[in-house]
Amino acid sequence: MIDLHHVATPNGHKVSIALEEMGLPYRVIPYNLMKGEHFTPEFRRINPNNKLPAIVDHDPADGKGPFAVFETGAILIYLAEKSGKLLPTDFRRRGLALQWLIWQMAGLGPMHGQAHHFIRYAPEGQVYGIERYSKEARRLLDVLEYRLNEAEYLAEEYSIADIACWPWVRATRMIDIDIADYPAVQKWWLKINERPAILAGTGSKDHATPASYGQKRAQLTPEQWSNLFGERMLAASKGNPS
Ligand SMILES: N[C@@H](CCC(=O)N[C@@H](CS)C(=O)NCC(=O)O)C(=O)O
Repeated sequence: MIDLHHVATPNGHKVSIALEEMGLPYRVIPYNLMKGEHFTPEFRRINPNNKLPAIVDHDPADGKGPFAVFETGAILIYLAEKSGKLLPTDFRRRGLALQWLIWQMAGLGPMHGQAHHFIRYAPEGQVYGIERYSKEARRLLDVLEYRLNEAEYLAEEYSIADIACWPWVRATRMIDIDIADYPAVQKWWLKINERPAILAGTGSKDHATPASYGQKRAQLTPEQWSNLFGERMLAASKGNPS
């Protein structure tokens, strides 16, 4: 059994979709980030970086007791190796899957994440931050568009690289990007959206418009701000969230 320490965000959905695709038994342990529920000593022993998601495998390959994995790229590789699924064995396809997975972890995720921050959470009027990260978000979608014009899937076959990118492409509606501007990406996204693991892993089959995805500009209380971006977040990394 695998414990999935989970939040229903693009990073959380990478892992829930992968677990569904791979047919690995898991139980969900949900967290409310706004309440700072991840700032416990128990969770810090699972993920010293204090972020979600993370997993604990109670039946790891070495048989030496529970094993925790954090960082979604590492989790996806771990699960693919455990299940023998969705990381190609062919030399070139495996190399492609790892490249695109790391591209997502180092580029698409963090840059789109910053665009979300400046558009949805930062105090209004942050023109430079919005422009900088919106441009980079679009540039990365151009890269994805280029790749998906030459290949059906990022590693030629469906893999953990596609799973890593898919939830972040879904979230572009929240940063004022219309995925229809990227036809190859849109085609790829819609095809993956039909997979049963998407519905099972995200809880909703979602072709929705931005309005139905949730409120665009988040209104945080001072306590929620502190947990997500402020003093309590900082104190947690020193092991003292109070
Ligand atoms: N690079 C990390 C990113 C994880 C991450 O930023 N998770 C967010 C939720 S999607 C989080 O835990 N935010 C709460 C916080 O920063 O305190 C990964 O891929 O696992």
